[in-house]
Amino acid sequence: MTQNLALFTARRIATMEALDRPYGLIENGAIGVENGMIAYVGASDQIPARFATLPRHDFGNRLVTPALIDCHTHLIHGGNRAHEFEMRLKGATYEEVARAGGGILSTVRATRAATVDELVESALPRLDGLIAEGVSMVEIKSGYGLTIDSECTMLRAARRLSSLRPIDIRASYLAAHAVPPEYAGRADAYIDEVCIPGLRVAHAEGLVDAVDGFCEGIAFSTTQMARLFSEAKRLGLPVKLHAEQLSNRGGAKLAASFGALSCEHLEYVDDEGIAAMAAAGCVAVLLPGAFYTLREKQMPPVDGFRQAGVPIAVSTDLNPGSSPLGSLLLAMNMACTLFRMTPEEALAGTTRHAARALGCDDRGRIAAGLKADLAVWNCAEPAELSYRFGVNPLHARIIGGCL
Ligand code: DI6
Ligand code: FE
Repeated sequence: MTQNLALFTARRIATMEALDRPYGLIENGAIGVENGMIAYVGASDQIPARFATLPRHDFGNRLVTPALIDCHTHLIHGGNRAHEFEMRLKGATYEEVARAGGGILSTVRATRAATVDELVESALPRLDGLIAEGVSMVEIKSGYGLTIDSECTMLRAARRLSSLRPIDIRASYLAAHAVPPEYAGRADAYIDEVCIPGLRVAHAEGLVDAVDGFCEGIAFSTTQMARLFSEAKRLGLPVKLHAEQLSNRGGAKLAASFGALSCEHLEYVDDEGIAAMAAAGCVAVLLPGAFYTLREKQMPPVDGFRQAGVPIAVSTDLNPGSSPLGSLLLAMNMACTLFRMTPEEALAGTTRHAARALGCDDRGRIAAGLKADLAVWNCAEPAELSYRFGVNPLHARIIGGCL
């Protein structure tokens, strides 16, 4: 951060704070930044004296929003699964492909064969695609290694990526993603011999920001997840869970009982799960790219989340199988078109609520005291971000106050 003080002005600022007015919108607004943090946001004719004398960066008729946050991705992985896409087009379901040794396990084979350098090299274009859409923070999961060593390799690749690009990366430990072939039929042993000791190893190396799992008939039970989450809590790590994606297994309730930051997918969550999430302050992360790819029919209960006051985040789920979606803007459009979320909810879902899903309350809104991570768009109004698709209206990304 070279600059100490900076001043930005624009026709419209969607602060995503004070949502008693849509988008927390400020017309003819100004943002004063000091040491990478927002020090002033408000009308451009009421700028505090210490900013008023600065040369201003005027973005004219453009729109400023918080920089976007993709809070659920598997963007580090080996290989690709175009072949399974073709199989599914011929009628196979996602679960059938998985049970036949494809699915997650085919990516495991490719990921195990890759070095940190190779994983980084193949992930960079995906990360760059998100950066080009104004993303300032990305969560990346392990979960395609499924041995202690290869889970750590994936997490080291995630740490390396954050040193190669101006973007914040949060790494989640997802060893409990699938049962690897060498543990077929022995999921309990896999949890005890790999997931739990692997978490200790990865945590000791400083590689883990949160602990995730896949609670599903083709993956792990709530009892198995509870054992791993107990160890996460013992280590002081937050938890989150892929829950009720393909069926209701009670994962949301279990995760909420561990104070989870978020539950993800949630197409099949019931009222009990929603109530538990609301009581625990757990964010619902909706992943319309997976819903679309798997041609799901069961909608996540968006109205139920609204009524219970569960914050809704939206993310790409960028992964080689169920959601090969590299565009967070397209995820926002899909959240509106497929899930009937409003454009305002979609933007809150990739800013303030996505920040909360990662346990980062210091960003995701434009308010004094928060990190000055901003996106400047060639848009007149914020609904355009969700309305158009296949176009990228980003003008500039500002990270820590630096253009
Ligand atoms: N649910 C998902 O959508 C991804 N993981 C998970 O637990 C899919 C991962 C994949 O198909 O490779
Ligand atoms: Fe996922």
